[in-house]
This record gives sequence, C-alpha cells and structure tokens, in this order.
Amino acid sequence: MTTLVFGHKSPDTDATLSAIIWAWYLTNRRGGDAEPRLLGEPNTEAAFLLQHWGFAKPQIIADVEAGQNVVIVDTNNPAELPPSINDPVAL
Ligand SMILES: [Mn+2]
Repeated sequence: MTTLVFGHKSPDTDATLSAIIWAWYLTNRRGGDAEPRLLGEPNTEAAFLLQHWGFAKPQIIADVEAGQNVVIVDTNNPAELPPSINDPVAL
C-alpha cells in the first residue's frame, strides 16, 4: 500500500514541502512507497515555491479510506486533518 503523506488543511509552505520531502525520503532512502498529498489548494507562498523549484503540485484529497497508511506532518490537530482520519479499521 502506498503511504500518503500530508499536512494540515489550508496547506502552507511547511505542510506542502514537508509532505513532498518526507514522501521522497520514505521512497528513495527507506525503500518504502510513499506519495505526498494536499488537503486543499496550497497558499500563495507554497504555490510559488512549487512552481519556482519545479515540483508537481501533489494531488489534493478530501478524505482518507479506513486502513490507509498515512504519515502526518506539520500538525497534530485532528480538526485540521481529513474527516475520517480517526475511523477504526475493520479487522
Ligand atoms: Mn503549517
């Protein structure tokens, strides 16, 4: 399963770029399979940096599926995360 890496809603520069670098690290330095995601359009500064440094804008997601592997960066506030982030996994 691909691990999705994302920060908080209303992504700023640290939510956007830390998701990209952490997904890169997991994939290219730890032998994992990770991709960055955003929980909304990046703000003006983050969008500028993506364009300036030639990064593709990560896919924007509205929620996560139960059981999805995730890494959360730049927040520890559940109110800033996908609505289903705390849903239990059916075993
Ligand atoms: Mn932030």
